[in-house]
Amino acid sequence: MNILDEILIKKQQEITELKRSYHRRSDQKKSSVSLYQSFQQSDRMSIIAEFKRASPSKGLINVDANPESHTKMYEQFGANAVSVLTDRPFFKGTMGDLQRIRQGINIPVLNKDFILDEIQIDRALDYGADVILLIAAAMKPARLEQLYRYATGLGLEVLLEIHTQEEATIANDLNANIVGINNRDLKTFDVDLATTERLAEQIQDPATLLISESGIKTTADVERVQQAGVRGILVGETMMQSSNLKQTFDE
Ligand code: IGP
Repeated sequence: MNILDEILIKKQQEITELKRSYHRRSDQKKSSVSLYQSFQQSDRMSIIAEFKRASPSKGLINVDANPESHTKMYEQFGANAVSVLTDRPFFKGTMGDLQRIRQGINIPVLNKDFILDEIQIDRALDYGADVILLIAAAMKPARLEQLYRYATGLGLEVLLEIHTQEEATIANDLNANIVGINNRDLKTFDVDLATTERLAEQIQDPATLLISESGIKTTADVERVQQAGVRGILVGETMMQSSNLKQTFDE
């Protein structure tokens, strides 16, 4: 069994428990800046800076980081959005992290989790997310479409994550307006920036906002994916580890 399968099995258990204990509070997202619009309007590369305490591929990254102060720095140094990993078993994140981060900053907040059920979308909305992640590799296309429609119907934006050619076709069929190309294979952890180069050209609608995710560490990496045509990058590890965050952003 690969790691993605392992995560998804554990996630199903969490969902069963959530359905017993959680009741939706909000009906619609309160209006705020759209990630799609702010990224499309910017003339430079936009950055989604991620709050990620740990990961199955890297182990502990910065487990004790303070969510508010760390992401306030992201905002001050020019991040255009913040991603918050809320999976606990594999990434040591919590929905509490998301809630605290939401209260401290004004840029869009992305709930990064393995979303397989509507109830997780309700919860993301209640905790103040503006955007949710949906991973094409995590479910069948028909289910992906249901969750995609459900989230956008509530006023949330969706970052649709793809890693293969077939998944690029799914993104085209859905006409997803924000597509994240994950350079990391979630089944093997292999990271290859060529994934962005390969898949960026498979996305047909020129109005699609393309984001390159994972493994971006240096200025050369940023230039490489920019050449491939993406308008934004999603950076986790480098942002969590950097002892000189200001410099990382200035570069
Ligand atoms: C960030 P990195 O290599 O900069 O830490 O990667 C982000 O792309 C990564 O955390 C990620 C992820 C995911 C995590 C991309 N897709 C899906 C969990 C689930």
